[in-house]
Amino acid sequence: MVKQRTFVMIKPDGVQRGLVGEVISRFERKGIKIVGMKFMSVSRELAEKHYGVHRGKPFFEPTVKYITSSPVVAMVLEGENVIETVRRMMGKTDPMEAEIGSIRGDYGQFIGRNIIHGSDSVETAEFEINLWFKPEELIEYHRIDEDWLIGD
Ligand code: IDP
Ligand code: MG
Repeated sequence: MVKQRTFVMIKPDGVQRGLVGEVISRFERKGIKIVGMKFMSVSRELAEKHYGVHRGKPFFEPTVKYITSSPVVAMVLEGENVIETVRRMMGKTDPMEAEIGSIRGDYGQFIGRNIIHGSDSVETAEFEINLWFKPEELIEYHRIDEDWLIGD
């Protein structure tokens, strides 16, 4: 196990549909720690950088429009193997293929409105955390349940 940080965003549909608390609760109950969080509008410039790897694909422009259409909740989460854990908790990109029990599988119906983003690798996490957060916006602290999450 290795302690990691990942970038997570509750997308505009998640905010508009009142799923912010529900989504954050799932991560909290799993034992994942919030080290940064902000409620914000996303500029076209930021959206295009964030989805830069998808530039040229048919869904690039619609996805940039989607993400800039209404506020999002941007977060940095920390925990053991948190990058993969969050991806598993999110479910597959298309909510109709995502497992029931995952966030996208439980709340989504359409690949173009899939509620949540989470970094897909160590390199992506580093890139996205630096893109969305300043170092001083990330807070180091001890959470009281941390000692109970892993054994000896
Ligand atoms: P991911 O979010 O599960 O990592 P990616 O393939 O990286 O999935 O795609 C980024 C985002 O682009 C998706 O979460 C979704 O919002 C959007 N997207 C991807 N593929 C499609 C598509 O085929 N139609 C519409 N939107 C898509
Ligand atoms: Mg991706």
